Amino acid sequence: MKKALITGITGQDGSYLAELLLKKNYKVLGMMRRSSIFNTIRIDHLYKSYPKNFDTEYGDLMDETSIYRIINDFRPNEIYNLGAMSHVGVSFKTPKSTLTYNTLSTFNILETIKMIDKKIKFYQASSSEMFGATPPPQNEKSHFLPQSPYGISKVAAFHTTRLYRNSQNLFAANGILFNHESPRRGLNFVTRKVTSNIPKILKKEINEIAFGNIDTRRDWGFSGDYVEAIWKILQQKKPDDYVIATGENYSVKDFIKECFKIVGLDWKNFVTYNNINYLRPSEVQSLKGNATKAIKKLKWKPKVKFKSLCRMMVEADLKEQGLSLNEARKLSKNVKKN
Ligand code: NAP
Ligand code: G4F
Repeated sequence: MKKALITGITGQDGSYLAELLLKKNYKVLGMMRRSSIFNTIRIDHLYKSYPKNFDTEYGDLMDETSIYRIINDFRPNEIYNLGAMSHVGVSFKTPKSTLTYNTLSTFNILETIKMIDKKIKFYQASSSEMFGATPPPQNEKSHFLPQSPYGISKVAAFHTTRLYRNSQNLFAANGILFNHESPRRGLNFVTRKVTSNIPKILKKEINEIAFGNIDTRRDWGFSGDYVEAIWKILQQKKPDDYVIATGENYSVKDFIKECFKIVGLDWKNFVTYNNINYLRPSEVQSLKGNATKAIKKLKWKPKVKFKSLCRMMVEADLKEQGLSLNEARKLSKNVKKN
């Protein structure tokens, strides 16, 4: 039985990846940090469904003794490093801690692997945000021109992973993942901000949503599809770096428009702008990935595209707030414009 350690287990991707590995009969240990309230909502079902094969352990990516203890005790075959301060906008407000967490964490784990067992395979959650100002389409050969402290931190962690692969002969690989979303996406990322607030508009709890720049374009896929690629990256004969993307991009405005259309509302009546809170000091204008290498070598391809993703997320948030799509469409007839 293979054993996998996942950092960032309480996050969106951690939960989908754990589900995938458990279905493949892995034993999975998730590392999580202590928080003042329980934040295991995305993984609670896994403790119940896989009592023998799934567990979590307290640790912190900044505390290398905790990393050493967990890896030494658990002896995983594979480590998936998904833990990070992952919000680009917030990284402008907390640049030092973002850089510290997102780069030192990778060093801490790779150094530990080097000391304990060089056969442990390592996956680093790299990001399309690293391409920054480089125009699309972006692939593995595109320049990194990061536009945020988050982007800079991920470039450093990317190169750290390559360095340990080349200099220490470790199986250390990067997945350069473009934006991926799901009903489990954090509420302060733009897609989930849209889909979680639409039911509130329908129930007249709020009458508008404020955004920053809605002309930026992103290549949005589904997290459930992307964790398949993550797993495949560690199953290759040789460690390498792969772009994971759908190859299509849409503006934030397109996303808003499509989601409001699903419930029968005109987006223009409910959108306002708050440049102080949501406009970023510098922006990544357009991301569109070329995943030809992954499609060919990993034999991976995304199943969920833009419109299905919008529908999946809207329906999930309606359900979470007690509404069916039919009920939502009826309510939309009585919601007045702003
Ligand atoms: P997420 O939902 O924000 O989850 C991040 C996880 O990291 C959470 O479990 C968080 O724990 C944990 N974490 C943060 N700092 C930590 C620390 N010091 N010690 C231990 N754990 C810590 O992010 P995601 O969307 O699942 O993304 C997973 C990874 O992929 C991240 O590294 C992200 O940067 C990267 N990535 C994401 C995307 C995307 O579009 N989703 C694209 C490219 C790359 P708490 O619950 O305690 O906060
Ligand atoms: O949803 P976002 O916050 O995602 P962003 O910045 O693209 O970052 C995500 O994808 C990266 C991969 O490229 C990951 F590495 C990273 O961890 C994260 O998962 O913002 C998307 C776009 C941006 O251009 C942002 O400026 O939406 C724009 N936006 C406009 N109004 C907003 C808002 N973003 C947020 N979060 N909130 C707004 O009100």
